[in-house]
Amino acid sequence: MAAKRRTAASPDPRTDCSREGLRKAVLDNLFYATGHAQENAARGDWYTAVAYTVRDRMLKAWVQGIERIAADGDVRCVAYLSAEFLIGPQLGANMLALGITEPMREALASLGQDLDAIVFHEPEPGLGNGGLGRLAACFMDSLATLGVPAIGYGIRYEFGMFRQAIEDGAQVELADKWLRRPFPWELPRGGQQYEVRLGGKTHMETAPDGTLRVQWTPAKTVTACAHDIPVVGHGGTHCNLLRLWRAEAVEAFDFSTFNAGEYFSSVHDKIFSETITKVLYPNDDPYQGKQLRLGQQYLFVSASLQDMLHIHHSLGKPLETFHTTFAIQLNDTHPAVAVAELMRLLVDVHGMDWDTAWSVTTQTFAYTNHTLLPEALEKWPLPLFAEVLPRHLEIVYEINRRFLESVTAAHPEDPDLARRLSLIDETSPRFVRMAHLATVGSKAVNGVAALHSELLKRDVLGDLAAFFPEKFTNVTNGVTPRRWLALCNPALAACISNRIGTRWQDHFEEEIIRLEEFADDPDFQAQWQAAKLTNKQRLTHLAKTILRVELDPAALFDVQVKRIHEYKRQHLNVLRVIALYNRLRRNPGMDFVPRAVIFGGKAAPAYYLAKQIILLVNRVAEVVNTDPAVAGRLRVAFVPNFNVRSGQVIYPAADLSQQISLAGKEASGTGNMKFGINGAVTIGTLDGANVEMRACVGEENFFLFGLTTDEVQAVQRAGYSPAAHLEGNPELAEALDQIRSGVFSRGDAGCFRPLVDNLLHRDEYLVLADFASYMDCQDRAARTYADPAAWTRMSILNVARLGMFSSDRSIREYCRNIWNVPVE
Ligand code: GP0
Repeated sequence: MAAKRRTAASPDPRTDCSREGLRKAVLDNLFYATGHAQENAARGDWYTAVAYTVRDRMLKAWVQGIERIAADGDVRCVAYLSAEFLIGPQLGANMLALGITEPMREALASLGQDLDAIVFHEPEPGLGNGGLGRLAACFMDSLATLGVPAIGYGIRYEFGMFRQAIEDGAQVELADKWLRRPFPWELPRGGQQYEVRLGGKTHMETAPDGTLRVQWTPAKTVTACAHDIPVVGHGGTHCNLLRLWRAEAVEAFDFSTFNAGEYFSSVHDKIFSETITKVLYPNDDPYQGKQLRLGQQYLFVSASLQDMLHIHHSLGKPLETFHTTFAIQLNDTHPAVAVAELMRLLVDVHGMDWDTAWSVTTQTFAYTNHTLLPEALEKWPLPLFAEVLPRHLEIVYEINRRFLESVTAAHPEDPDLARRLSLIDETSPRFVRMAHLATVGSKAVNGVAALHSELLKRDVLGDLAAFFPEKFTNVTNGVTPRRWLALCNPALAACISNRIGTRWQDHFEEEIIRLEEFADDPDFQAQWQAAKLTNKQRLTHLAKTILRVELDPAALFDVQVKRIHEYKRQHLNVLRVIALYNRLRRNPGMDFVPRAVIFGGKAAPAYYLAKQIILLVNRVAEVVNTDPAVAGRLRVAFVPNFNVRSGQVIYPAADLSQQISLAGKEASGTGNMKFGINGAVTIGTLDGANVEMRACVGEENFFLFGLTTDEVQAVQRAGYSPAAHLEGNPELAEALDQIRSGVFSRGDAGCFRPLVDNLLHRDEYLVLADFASYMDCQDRAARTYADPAAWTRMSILNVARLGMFSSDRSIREYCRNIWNVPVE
């Protein structure tokens, strides 16, 4: 009792979440962590002080979370292996999870500081390219919210995704120095360091017990050092771990060379080691077969598996039960070398027999595929693989020998099957097929949307699916409603909570449907519209300050933000803008629903056509935005450096979400879900998760256009000729002609030649074939928008009916169907 009274009288200054307690703690951290008095503190210092204050309040749950993983061998821990975790800014999300946003806002106000400005100041850890890395971050949020013990294992890139600047309309890449100031959310873990070997040779050796074992003499050894970031679940009670690896030289200096006067080469070696985790490869779907990339993949995989074996060992459990301690998910094939590495650790290092090791391995792993583009499937040239991972190549060969033996035994009638299923692509040059390795080594393989999983089984991994039908399954992607609604859209969140309470934040599917009954309620509609207007004003302000483009918040905000790819068809969108522009020019007095067309997204630095598309958007904007005939009714803006932070401003402001990839190309899409739960209506094709979204919201609440997957395949089989689509479509012909003749390149007729020629002669993604249907659909959308009550009803119903696209639902499915982990 006495102790209790004492706590009540003087709460722990590190955990006190009252307004006064937070105020004191911020001042304390400002002084002791940044070394600044209040009067001299800059915004960055305030940020650091607030971040430490929030972090202190997470540490108890954080330490408990780690203890739970390290002490409770009965609950299987999920290990999510991903080369990318696009976690985004942390401060706002962590305050939301702890429920301290409002007291912190008040505490700071009493110190003359604005919380929103401080939150906006945080540099974003851009440790991912796009959808795949962001999905991993949403999944970590859901795992923590659902109280499932999990560790996300990845790479701590010193330079994350490049910062995109637009100079004279073109993309310029700048280095992302997100670690310029110390990142307050990570704790370097001196105790968690592992040696990772690279290159060299193998030979046989007789072990002390007389058995033969393979010895690997590496050319290099580097140290992987753990940096932990807490992932706190909604409510703040459960905390998981993101463990990111940084490469370091084993010895900072090789003293023997140093003493011999070779100072330069000894430092050089250190630099080589640290290069491994220096920079994120900025390619989205199409992979790049670079040696350093394989080194990155192997470094984080090997360190993560050593770490898991260490945890498993410390639980006192026998090695044969490793799969009862961990369920390892391979996020795409980037970590697929883990299959060979676990075999190596079990067989070569721990002396387990091959069959037992293989049984443990195949009960441990599961693999998620994220693409239907054949050129995006990772395959490593054999010589490169052999040079970096000589022992792993031998292991891959042995896995393959046994696997193909079983293939031939099961299907003697199909002698070609072994060639198609082999882990080795025998064309010259020869390759290791990472998707095959991941599939053979896993218990389950899943696609990320219903259509995607079907097409995987039918086409991309068809032979493997026929051989292992029981392995293949689907888990449709989802996004976290915490970051992607509660945090990024306070206006709409308040509007929703006023009607149905706040339980939707962690029971989204169950609760959000309750909005349905208010879809036609005039009061609710008015509040809904007011929230949307607030968000459009916020984006208008952003566009004005960074782009000097004037948007009209009353216009239809029509948005396409995502990586720039031909298959995602931003150029289809631009052609449509040009056609609208021509209509307005020709007939300035026409009835026209004002539109703000907003683009954003990065192009891979070496992807020439994607960069042409960015330039084209900016050139079209230049012409359209300044033409008096348009009179502001059509505005085009390209928001530079699209990332998590700007996404949090853009998604909530959208009326219309552009999801216009060619059917059969987008695995799932996740931006489509973020737009949808923020009240945007989708215009889209039957691709990826659009199909399921449309089924949920109802076809009358979705603007559908374009060829279906089967129609696309039929067109391509019959021999597609893009130019044929110009004949019946003068608007399309005119738009292409204008691009070609220099109307949008200040008279330079050659400027967009590669892009136009590609569309006229190849058009792999059927832009011209879908144009007419897209234009019609856009007209329908504009007509509907002109009726605010009808549009608002659609918007409300979209949010209400998209409950299943919460990543909480995805994670529950992984737990039940793949990981066999209990979940509430
Ligand atoms: C897929 F193969 N995706 C890849 C890749 O290398 N990078 C990547 O971001 C994306 C898909 O394109 C997606 O359709 C999908 O939803 C996402 O992975 C997560 O599954 C884009 O949203």
